[in-house]
Amino acid sequence: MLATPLSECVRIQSTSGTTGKRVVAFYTQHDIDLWEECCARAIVAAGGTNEDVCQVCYGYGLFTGGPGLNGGSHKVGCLTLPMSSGNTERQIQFMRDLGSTILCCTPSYAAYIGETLHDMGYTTDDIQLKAGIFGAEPWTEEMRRDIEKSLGIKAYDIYGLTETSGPGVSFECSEQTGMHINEDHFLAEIIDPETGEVLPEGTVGELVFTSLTKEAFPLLRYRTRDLCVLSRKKCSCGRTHVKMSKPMGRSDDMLIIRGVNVFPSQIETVLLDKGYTCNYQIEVDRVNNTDTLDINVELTKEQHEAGIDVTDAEKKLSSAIKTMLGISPKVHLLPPKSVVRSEGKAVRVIDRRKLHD
Ligand code: DLL
Repeated sequence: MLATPLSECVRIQSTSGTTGKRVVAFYTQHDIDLWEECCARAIVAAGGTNEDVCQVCYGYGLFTGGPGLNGGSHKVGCLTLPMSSGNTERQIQFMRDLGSTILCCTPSYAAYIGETLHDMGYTTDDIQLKAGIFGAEPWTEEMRRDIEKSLGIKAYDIYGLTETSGPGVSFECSEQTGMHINEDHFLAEIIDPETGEVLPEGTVGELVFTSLTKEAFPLLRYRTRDLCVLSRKKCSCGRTHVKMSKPMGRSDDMLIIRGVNVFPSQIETVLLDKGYTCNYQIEVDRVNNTDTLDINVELTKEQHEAGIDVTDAEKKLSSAIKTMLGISPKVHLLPPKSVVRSEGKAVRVIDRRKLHD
């Protein structure tokens, strides 16, 4: 699949391959330069300058998150902290000691870092963070507000995939209403995932990219599986590149439960709206030929300490989710810290039906 001789390639990156076949992407030096340039634009759009201290807690190694934002941070001239993910208390120590002002990681890890900061007895006054650049997984507006509050920052979205280089294909500006696509490097189209037909601006469909400048691993109308909308509405930040909405989910992580299309993000919206946290897990199974939907949700520390009526709260939450989805889940409210935290991409769904098939 290479478009240049192997001797001109200087790097590979790769997906984890947990949900499908591993994708290995190849880069020439030119490819790396333009990828880092795209990531640098994201950092600048979040207010980054050479005065900033940029703490990169995306995974390093084969995953594109760490290397991409690391390179972008260098290009902007920030002091770069190549932390990778994990060892959360140490992350906070570095953040405090070195006065990090920009945090780059997955939104689920950002939420965990915020939780740990408060567990360690600190407040947002004890850190100097001002912005976060979070992506690599879907996250809702409600989750954005929670992270912004817990870390005292403005949280910006960043999007990309290994096949397109990695993060930085698109990024949010100060307006926070969609991500500007780096159109000088990537041509975007929205298609109907069933028919392949190109859809007009403003219609939800599958995002397709053609790379314009990549050398080793170019893409021609590559189907991302991500569902979103494009908009050319004038942006107050002055950038003229087209904006994509937050991906509403992947066409292949939409669950069909009892015949109803369910996106995990819909469930997350209800949970956060009702005052729960983003620590939840969705379990789907099939019992006697009927799909079951169980949602494990953590109580907040305050709810737990107040000793709320759990059975009643479960009923209320289940009914709010039913209103959103049209099907009834079984909700299980659990004590704080019961749901395993994520340092990278969060695993929100366990679909046991696939294991049986
Ligand atoms: O996740 C690249 C990346 C790293 C993006 C760091 C942003 C920050 P992959 O592992 O190949 O690459 O996964 C790509 O992740 O097709 C989307 O489904 C999802 N994704 C990436 N960014 C976002 C986002 C990296 N901001 C797949 N919102 C993509 C929602 C996202 N989903």
